Amino acid sequence: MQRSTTSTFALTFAPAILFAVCGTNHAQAQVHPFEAPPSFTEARPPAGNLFVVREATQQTCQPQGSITRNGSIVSVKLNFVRSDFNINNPDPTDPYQGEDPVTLRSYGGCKSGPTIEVNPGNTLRVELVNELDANDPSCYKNPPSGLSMPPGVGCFNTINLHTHGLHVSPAGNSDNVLLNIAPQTRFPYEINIPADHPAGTFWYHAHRHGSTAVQVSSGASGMLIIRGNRPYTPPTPENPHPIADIDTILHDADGGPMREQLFHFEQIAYACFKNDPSLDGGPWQEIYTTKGLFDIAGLNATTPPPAVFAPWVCPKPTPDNFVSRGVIENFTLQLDSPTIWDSNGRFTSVNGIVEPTMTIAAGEIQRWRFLHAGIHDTINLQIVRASPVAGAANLIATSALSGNRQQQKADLAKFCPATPQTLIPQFEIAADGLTLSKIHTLSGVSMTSSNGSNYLQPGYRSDVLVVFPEDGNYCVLDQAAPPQERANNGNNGGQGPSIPQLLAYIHVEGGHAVTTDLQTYVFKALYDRNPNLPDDVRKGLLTGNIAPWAPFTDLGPVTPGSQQQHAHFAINVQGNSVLFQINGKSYDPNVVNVTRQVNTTDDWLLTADGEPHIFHIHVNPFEVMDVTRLAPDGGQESIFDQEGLCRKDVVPDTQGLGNQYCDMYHVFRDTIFVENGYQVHIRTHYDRYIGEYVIHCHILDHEDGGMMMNINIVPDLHAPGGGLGMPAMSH
Ligand SMILES: [Cu+2]
Repeated sequence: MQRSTTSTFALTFAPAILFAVCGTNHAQAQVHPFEAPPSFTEARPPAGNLFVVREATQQTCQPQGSITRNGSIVSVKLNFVRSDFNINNPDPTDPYQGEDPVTLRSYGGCKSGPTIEVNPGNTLRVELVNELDANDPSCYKNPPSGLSMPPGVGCFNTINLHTHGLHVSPAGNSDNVLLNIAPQTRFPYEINIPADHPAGTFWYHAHRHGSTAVQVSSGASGMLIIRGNRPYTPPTPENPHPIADIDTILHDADGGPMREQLFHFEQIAYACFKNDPSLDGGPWQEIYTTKGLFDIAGLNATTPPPAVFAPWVCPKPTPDNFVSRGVIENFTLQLDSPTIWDSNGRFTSVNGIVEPTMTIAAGEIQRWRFLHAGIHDTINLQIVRASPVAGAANLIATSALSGNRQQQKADLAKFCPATPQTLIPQFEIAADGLTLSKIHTLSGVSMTSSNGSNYLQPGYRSDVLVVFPEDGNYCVLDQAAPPQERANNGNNGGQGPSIPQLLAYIHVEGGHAVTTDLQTYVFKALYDRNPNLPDDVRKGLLTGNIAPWAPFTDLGPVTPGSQQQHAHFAINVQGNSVLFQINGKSYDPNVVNVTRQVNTTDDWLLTADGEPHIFHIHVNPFEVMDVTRLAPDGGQESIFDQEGLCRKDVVPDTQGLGNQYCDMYHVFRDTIFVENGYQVHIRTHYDRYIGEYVIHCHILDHEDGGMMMNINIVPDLHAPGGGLGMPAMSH
């Protein structure tokens, strides 16, 4: 199955150069070719390394660190650094003419962390090297007043590593987010990925409580892909559900591995500060905006409406005017406001690039792996056919799209209109890395219809198959979810304006036009390209049945005697304090909030007050059993009908509050949106691993603020000390 990793690169990416803008017309944005996230250089795919199918793409940033493979041992050196680079800014009024200089913290020193690829059964050894400055004002007992941090937030130079979605031990030096890796120290993680681990799209990110939001929103995350080559084998009485990997049935038209693209979405909220050395109280106090300086007084101002909620800018420094590079150093000003991402003008980037252009051939089916690594705002992903722009091969290289994110809204509606005629379906094969039982066709009939979009909340992953029917240009849009369906909070959902954004631009050229229905085309291709499967299994592909490759189908009943667990998210006000809480408690690292027994199964009820939050649990995925909401009779009613589809009388297309749950009936995930006004019912099995780990809101500034709790999995709930032996060995 191995195939050259470079042969098609030139063909695939070179045409983008043709669109580059000549001259310096500031009304037009530069075209940036799509790049994969950075990766470490490996001399050659080592023997036993599976399915290396992504082409080497041009890589403008070489990450600091290394990867070596020795049998099943994968050794990664990962340097956590604060480094200088540029982020492209399509706003033509940008003083830096499209390349804002930034200084940000990340794994490896690039705009996103290096992609790490492993196989089931690998031991992943990560030597995490914290090169950040030991002199960390955000970690002082009395930080400079300009930083104005809520309790518990700070120590932005202290780090750790979380392998999000992996089913591995949470203890010791494995996926243990309770560790603090101090600046100028290093730490050896050893993560044993079991041989029966599902293949899929996972990720790693910073998770040290108090600095998580600052670091992740700076780009401290990367893709962690598990590739599997376990082929379909028929079930037997001894092995009723054999492990098989979806990777083994995704072929291109020539029988080689299907080409894939990684989309690492980030929402990097960098700002340029007026770093006047004469300022009392530290440097990170005043942000440059289009309407003057934004500071804590402005944030707290109520009347008149703060003009400071204006797009941020990075003026060029002059001898009389101190301007910092773009940084994320002030938690309160940059992250801790429900509308700040709406107003700051920053763009969601793809692998560190804003609005990149990709070129692919018509009729080619690709696997796209989406990762929402932002911390705040919902991405409502749609793919639409762009309206032709006279004489232009690329919308970006014209003045058709102009201005900052807010100003591009009208242009997008005009040039990337989402209508039943223009929407391109996405065929979702995996959610949160886990292969689905059935391919979900996100057919995009309308913006709010139950299967119209691919809602990505912070922390989510989605793997989709895509195909473009004919030559032309296409927009990958964040269609800006209706306020009720957004994580960027406020009463009853979002309170900021809905601002669509172009995420990526797709130029389709060559190949073969598809004249049939795209779903039929994709399902038929899966069928045609897998002639060696047993007939009945192969025929299932014609209807999108991929259950033989799904790692989980049904958790079965809860353990007798288990009690339903509850996670209730709310922001509570107590006196002058705003408290981010689960079940009425802010995070206390010294308290175990929930103790459960290994190898048992519980039901959990997830609810949110006032505004939505995002539930994430480490180590074990969960099964979505039901989603309910208040019925007219005062009880709860399911949004699903008997087939697991959304009930139109409960979730109508036109209103759509619960639309994003419509494809989740009995789906396995590790992260889920908890819409206020809804109840999310999940079931989870504490499989195999004991130890202490966390449950938290994946709006990461909420997590830092206290919306997290500890769960401890013990050998035996009824034994002294939970079965952990000597009392002193328990927590
Ligand atoms: Cu939250």
